[in-house]
Amino acid sequence: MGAFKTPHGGELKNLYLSAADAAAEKTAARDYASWDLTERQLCDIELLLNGAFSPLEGFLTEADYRSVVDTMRLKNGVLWPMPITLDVSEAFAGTLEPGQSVALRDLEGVVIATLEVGDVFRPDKAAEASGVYGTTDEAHPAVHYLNNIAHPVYLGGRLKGIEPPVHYDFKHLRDAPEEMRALFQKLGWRKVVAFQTRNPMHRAHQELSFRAARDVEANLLIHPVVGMTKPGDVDHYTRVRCYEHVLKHYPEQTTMLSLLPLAMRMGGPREALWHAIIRKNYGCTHLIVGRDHAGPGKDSNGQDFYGPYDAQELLKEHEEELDITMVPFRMMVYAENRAQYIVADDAGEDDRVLNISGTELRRRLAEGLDIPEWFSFPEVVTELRRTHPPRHRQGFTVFFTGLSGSGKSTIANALMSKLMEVGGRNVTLLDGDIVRKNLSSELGFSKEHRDLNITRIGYVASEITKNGGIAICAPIAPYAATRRIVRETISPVGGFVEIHVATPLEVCEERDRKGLYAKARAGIIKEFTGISDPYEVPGNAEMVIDTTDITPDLAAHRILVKLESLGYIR
Ligand code: PPS
Repeated sequence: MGAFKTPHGGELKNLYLSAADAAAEKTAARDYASWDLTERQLCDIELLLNGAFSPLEGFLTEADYRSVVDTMRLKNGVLWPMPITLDVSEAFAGTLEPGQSVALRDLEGVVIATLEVGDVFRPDKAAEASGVYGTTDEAHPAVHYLNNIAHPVYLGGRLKGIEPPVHYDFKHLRDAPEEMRALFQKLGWRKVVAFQTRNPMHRAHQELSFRAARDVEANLLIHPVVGMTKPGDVDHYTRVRCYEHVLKHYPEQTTMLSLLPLAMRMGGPREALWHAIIRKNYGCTHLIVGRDHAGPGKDSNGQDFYGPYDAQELLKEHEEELDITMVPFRMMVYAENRAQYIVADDAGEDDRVLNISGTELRRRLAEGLDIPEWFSFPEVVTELRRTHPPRHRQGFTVFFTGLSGSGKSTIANALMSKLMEVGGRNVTLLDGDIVRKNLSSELGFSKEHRDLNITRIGYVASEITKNGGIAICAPIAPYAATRRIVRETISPVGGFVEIHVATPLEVCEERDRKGLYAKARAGIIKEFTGISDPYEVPGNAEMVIDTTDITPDLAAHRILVKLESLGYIR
């Protein structure tokens, strides 16, 4: 195998045009139909263009796509397990003819490549899901993506690369396959084991990756995915800072770190094969594959999608054909009595074995509890604590919802004063009336306008929360689906506490502080919540308060106690 041969025996495909041709194509592309690449497509196109997906020369045509879904092979028989497709909208596809060229642009409108349209086809998504992922269950992130996010029509065809997608972060750690191979050659690294990861690395990972490399007498490439991983994963900025710390713990000159802008599908066994092909293209000779490699989590019935060793077995079957060796990842545990890591299978009856699960680690971070040195390097823990502070140092949103006159604004004001008395964070009140005077002054009370109003409130609250402040929102927010979107926007960046102010309609109407209920009954005000417009009662609020018989002061006090019990204040 020559230095630049791919596992398929061909040359590494670099799809970029020469500088002169790229300039000419860029000018020509002004007249082409134009498609704005999605985040996933941007990841795919980067690896298509730089040869990481060799031998592909573009997005799969229908014949190759069907063949990959059904047989894991391209039409010409080459092993390729993952459909790399360009999904576009019906409307856009309707304007295209085979043979035409399309300009593919990044989020800022820069032309990354042009596509010579080979064919325009409508995939059978259920067949794709079952064929590739072995399931149609939307609990699988890739099936959810396929059914709910991917567009309905695919374009196949060859790519002409104009310029690589730009990255402003960690430039010193980004290498194309050709660069990586040249570096290995320069350093005399003849055998290289790749370690794939989408999680922060702790001592056990350092131990197992180092041992794997030592066992096969190879150098080690830590090759983490920084494109798209599983929703809920630690962001790549934090992870890369952690990897940089871990790197210092390997013997000098043995190990290298480089980032892979891959969009993972969490496709288990097929994904393991795909990872191996990619690593081979980067010049690696071995790939470490663990238990449940690229696992998607549990299905809707709480069962694993794949067997724990399916990925290892499938790769083992094909490693010769791919000319890359699978190194099974051995589970490491800390033996307290020996003060060292050992392979879990080697633990004897007398060994006091310690382990901290991912869930336990997240709990300890959220509560600011001790994370022992035997588990992780102190510099890594410090990095994780910087981006995952304990709850009492995170921002949070208190989101009131309830009928007009239920007492939302009054309690919100009382709560704001109490939180300011506690101090430590800035507090912003996004009261229904205030928002409608400022942010949403042009909106009325149709469903569409109410949803827009709540989405805006959610966006502002998420920014406040992300930056460590407290947002108190007090709109009616009558629709459950919109409240869910707000919760999902805010939860990844801090706390979200929903409070249903459940004062009954009769009480609100009797109070009628603004005289609006009387007008609504008289038909002077249309679409009035509770009278002539719906209010969907929350099913999963963190707290329910009825203000019929309690003062705003007491209600606010109860909320404060709740926030304390959740760990947001102390
Ligand atoms: S929503 O549905 O969440 O967008 O409503 P919100 O922004 O909270 O605005 C509610 C306040 O607007 C006044 N108002 C109405 N409410 C409900 N329905 C209709 N048709 C309506 N027209 C005006 C009312 O004073 C609400 O204030 P609160 O503080 O809730 O009483």
